[in-house]
Amino acid sequence: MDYLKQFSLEGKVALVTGAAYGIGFAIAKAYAKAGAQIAFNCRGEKHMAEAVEAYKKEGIDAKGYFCDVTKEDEVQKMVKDIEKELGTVDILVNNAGIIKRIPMIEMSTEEFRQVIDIDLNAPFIVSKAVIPGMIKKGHGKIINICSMMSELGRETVSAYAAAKGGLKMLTRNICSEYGSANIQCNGIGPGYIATPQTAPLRTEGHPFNSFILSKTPANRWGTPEDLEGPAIFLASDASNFVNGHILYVDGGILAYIGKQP
Ligand code: NAP
Ligand code: GCO
Repeated sequence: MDYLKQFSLEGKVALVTGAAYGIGFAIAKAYAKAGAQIAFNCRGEKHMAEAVEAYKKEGIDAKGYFCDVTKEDEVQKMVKDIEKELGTVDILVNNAGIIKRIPMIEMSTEEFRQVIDIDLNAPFIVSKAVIPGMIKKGHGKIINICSMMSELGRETVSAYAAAKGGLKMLTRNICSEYGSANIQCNGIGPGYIATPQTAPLRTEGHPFNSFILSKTPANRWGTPEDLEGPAIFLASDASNFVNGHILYVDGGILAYIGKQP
């Protein structure tokens, strides 16, 4: 048996939300290299143009769709367009997400709701849009991008932790409800990854920088490329009996009490 074949995504259509840059872009790039046809979305013209250029530079013919994942009508239209232009979505990565770092009692309800809307409600909306096609096709892979905050809290990220904790349980519930339709729904829990989202924490001399290094056995920030292999595994036939699992790709943070000062 050609063992590597089980990791191939040849002939598959993958939708990666929020994949104009950051973690989503890295995962979409890896999927393309593994053989998948890529569909991605973002909200702004500028990011879209830059993303299409960036994919082209990698030799990837990715199809970009303007879509705010919190808007159900836009999501439904995007999925229908993908199904028309590329085919049924075989692999969905719910990657689009934001964070607001505000002490809870200073955070407005509107700000809290906005984070929940993008980080938790949107994965529900997009999954609901693609699952019928997966059921019809007889298989599907859904990968939700969770977080250390699916397991841990910290100051100023109440909305984000609530959303990512909820996303962990949404992952397990999709597994429970649609596993019999041969849909595997798993999560990836990245540790601290160097992307625009964490750029404010990585500025020169920022105390958080040394803090994270002291909490990470690998003693480094992760890179989006660290997520490529785990993401391919969860999107491929190699994980057909893995379901409802959150795969933490964190350099060991969750296993480690932290370096003695
Ligand atoms: P990022 O660099 O800020 O990228 C976020 C992406 O989400 C952007 O492409 C953004 O596109 C898109 N997005 C945000 N809101 C959207 C909406 N309403 N509709 C459509 N697209 C939307 O973040 P990242 O670090 O790559 O993180 C990606 C995912 O990984 C997030 O879910 C994040 O919570 C999670 N994560 C990140 C880390 C980390 O350390 N970086 C660790 C664990 C988990 P626009 O240009 O339209 O804003
Ligand atoms: C923060 C960071 C984290 C990372 C990630 C960790 O402010 O604590 O942004 O939340 O984004 O989610 O897994």
